[in-house]
Amino acid sequence: ALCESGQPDRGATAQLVVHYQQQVHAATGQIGGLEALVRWRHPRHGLVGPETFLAIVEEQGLVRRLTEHVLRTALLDARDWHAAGHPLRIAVNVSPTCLTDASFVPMVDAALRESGVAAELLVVEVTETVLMSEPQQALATARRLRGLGAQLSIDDYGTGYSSLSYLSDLPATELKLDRSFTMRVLTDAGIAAIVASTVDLAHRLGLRLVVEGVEDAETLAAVVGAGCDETQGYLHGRAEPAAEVARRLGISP
Ligand code: G
Ligand code: G
Ligand code: MN
Ligand code: NA
Repeated sequence: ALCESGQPDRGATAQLVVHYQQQVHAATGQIGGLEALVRWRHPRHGLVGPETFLAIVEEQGLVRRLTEHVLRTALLDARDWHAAGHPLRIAVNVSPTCLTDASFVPMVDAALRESGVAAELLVVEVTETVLMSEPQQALATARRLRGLGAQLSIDDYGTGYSSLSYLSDLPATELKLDRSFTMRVLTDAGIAAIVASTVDLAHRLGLRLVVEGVEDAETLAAVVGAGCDETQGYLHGRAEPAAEVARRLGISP
């Protein structure tokens, strides 16, 4: 279906759109970065979220093309924001298979060069579960990515089973605390303790700690009080088209 236009190369990605969700500095309330989140603009079903089609994309062997499309789109949009005086980080999620694909890091390198975006402003998000399924290959890929200058974020942190020794070996720059913790931080003292100690762990390892899934002001106050660096969630805004981001940043069209 993603390829139904009959133009293999353009058709496969023509219906994909990339939206961006802001990540907000705890200290200043300013936007620090944007996470690219892919959607499928289906001719009949409207905007479809990735949880509905990513598995099919994987099955069809189209992950590399999806990743490349999202990465190139996100970097080209980021270039516009940077050119307008907003040097924001741009975060892109990558699928499990990317970490074991030898062509992945060269593709990131090519996309960075194409856009001219500083590698330091690209954050590659990988879920903790994925890292643990192929720990040695993931480590090698992570080191190559860092070799380009790009940042590495461990997404959905706290839900997988990464050992702390693996975490200290991994050249990550950011932990994203899974939103299942965020949802319970106000009502569960044990969860609040985990949030506070994860912030401490991240900082001792020299990592930025981003809390995701912040939906209300009380939760924001709790996680900022726990010392997190940035927050992301519906309280600040949902993922939105690049034009909306530009408007929010005060960039005239
Ligand atoms: O935006 P949304 O909540 O619908 O995203 C659901 C899941 O899909 C999240 O776990 C997110 O990481 C993942 N996702 C969103 N965009 C991409 C993408 O471009 N590539 C990959 N591999 N995963 C994505
Ligand atoms: O796994 P990852 O962090 O990449 O997932 C991002 C997903 O989380 C996106 O699908 C996005 O729509 C969703 N999301 C973003 N903010 C919130 C929030 O405040 N609450 C909930 N429930 N989901 C959120
Ligand atoms: Mn993510
Ligand atoms: Na996540």
